Amino acid sequence: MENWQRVVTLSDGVAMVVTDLHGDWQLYQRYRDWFIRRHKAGEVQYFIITGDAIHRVEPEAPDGSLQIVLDVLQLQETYPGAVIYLLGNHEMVHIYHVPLSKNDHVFTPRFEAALGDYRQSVLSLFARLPFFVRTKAGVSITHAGAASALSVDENVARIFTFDHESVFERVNALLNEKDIERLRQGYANFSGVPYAVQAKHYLAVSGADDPRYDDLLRGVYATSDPDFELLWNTLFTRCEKEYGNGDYGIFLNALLVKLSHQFVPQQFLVAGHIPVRKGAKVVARRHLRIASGVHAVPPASAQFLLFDTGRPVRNVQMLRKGLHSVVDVR
Ligand SMILES: [Mn+2]
Repeated sequence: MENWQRVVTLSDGVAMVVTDLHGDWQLYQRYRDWFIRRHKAGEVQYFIITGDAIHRVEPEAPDGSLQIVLDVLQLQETYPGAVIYLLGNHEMVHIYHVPLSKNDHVFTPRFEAALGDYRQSVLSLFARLPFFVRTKAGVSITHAGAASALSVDENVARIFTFDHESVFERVNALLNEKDIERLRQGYANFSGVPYAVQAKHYLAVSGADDPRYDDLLRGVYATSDPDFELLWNTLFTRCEKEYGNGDYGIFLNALLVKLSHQFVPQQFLVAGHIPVRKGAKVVARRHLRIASGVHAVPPASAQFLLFDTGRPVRNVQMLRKGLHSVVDVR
């Protein structure tokens, strides 16, 4: 395709799809070990992690986020082309130095503090992660779903060829014209906490001479960049909960048409991102939402998906037959 570096087109094989593991190292290992066994036996060819592999949701639980990411890096080296990690909103915010929180829990500082010497390898992994997988089965996979913005051709082209570097070029050009000390002051005044304290807390910078010291400011400018907004909307979409079922069905079909370009028609979209009762649910006829970890309600109902990427999936019932319970993965 026209340089679609954010869309992976899979060859024939059996794919295992897991969603939103959120820093649960024990759970990750169960899925990983199951994949490795089946992979070695020639039964499963792909391990697809749909993003949000990081950030333990429960603040009191041990956070295995870094362990998971380093393990994925290792796995990608051991099994070239077999392990596909898609970008989720929880990974994205680290590329852009944007603190992410829900209710009172701020997710990002724990991971930033843990990065240490691994910062560069982890962030460059995040920056190269694709956003979509498509298959000859007619099944596409992404983190969250079909954002309304992607029903516009020009936006789809920008997302499929997305370049984080160009966002930072624009951000740095803007910052170069500013009085940085005043911006830091403004940032501090907003929350009443000195800039230095916040830079240390949110981004684990060592001090004012750290080249990352102004990354919080870069994050602020990034959030008003149009490409950043488009990516944010793509990875944070709440799907039918945001647009209603009817409109979501329209946006979903539009995205599937785009993903079909010069390829097999894409009929179904698989994603996670949103909590699901009993671990899986069909939305707007063509979207299979899966919760492989903490998003499953109750957690023991978590599911993962197996499907043959080379065999056309004719209806959603056929796709659902590939669902398996976390309980089967030991
Ligand atoms: Mn998510």
